[in-house]
Amino acid sequence: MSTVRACLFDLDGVIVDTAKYHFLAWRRLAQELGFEFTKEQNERLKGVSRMQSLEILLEIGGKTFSQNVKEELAAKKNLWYVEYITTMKQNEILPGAAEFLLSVRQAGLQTALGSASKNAMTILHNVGLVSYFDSIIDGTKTAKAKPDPEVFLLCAKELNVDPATCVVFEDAKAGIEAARNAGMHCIGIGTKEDLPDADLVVPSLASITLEQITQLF
Ligand code: B16
Ligand code: MG
Repeated sequence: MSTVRACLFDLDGVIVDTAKYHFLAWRRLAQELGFEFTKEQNERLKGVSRMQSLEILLEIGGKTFSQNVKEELAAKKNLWYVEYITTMKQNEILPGAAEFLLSVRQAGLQTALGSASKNAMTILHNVGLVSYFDSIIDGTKTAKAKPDPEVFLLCAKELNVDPATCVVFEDAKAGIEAARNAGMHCIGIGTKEDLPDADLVVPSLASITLEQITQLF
């Protein structure tokens, strides 16, 4: 029987709440294009890659553009987003995240970040968490978006562990699916209603213990 060797963490929604900054930037773009974009609609963009997020936004606004223009729009949104995240500080780390990362390592397990974001390094630097991870796999290192298992399989590869010994922490449905596709255990951060396919769902990393994780194996 296998045992837990590594914990893999999604970034947005698990370690920090960057969804609010993504929302501000996408809403600014929508307004510039002449339509409204709500917080509820923003839920559809969580865990989704930048270009896929743009496709969803344009579908909401009923707009179509050429590939070139779409790339310009995504780049513009990203400039605004990067501007918003430059002021992020340690106090934006979600409850229990830093403490949990430390306790995982103290127990002799490895940690990795598995995020779709191309801005993950900037965010981790700003909140002071770079050194908490043994491996960091982000949107700059992957070709396929979640629910493809690529990001989590790359984490396991870099940590030199069997995927079956990894536990993924995810807040998005596509991320839970990616963990499943990688043959990993997964813990949902959110509600059972939103994440029915997770092995276990908790509201935040403040409410999970290492014992609960070992019991999954
Ligand atoms: P960027 P995660 C995801 O982060 C966000 O949830 C999603 O809203 C965003 O579109 C995606 O990263 C790409 O981010 O535009 O910074 O490359 O949840 O996978 O950590
Ligand atoms: Mg997420």
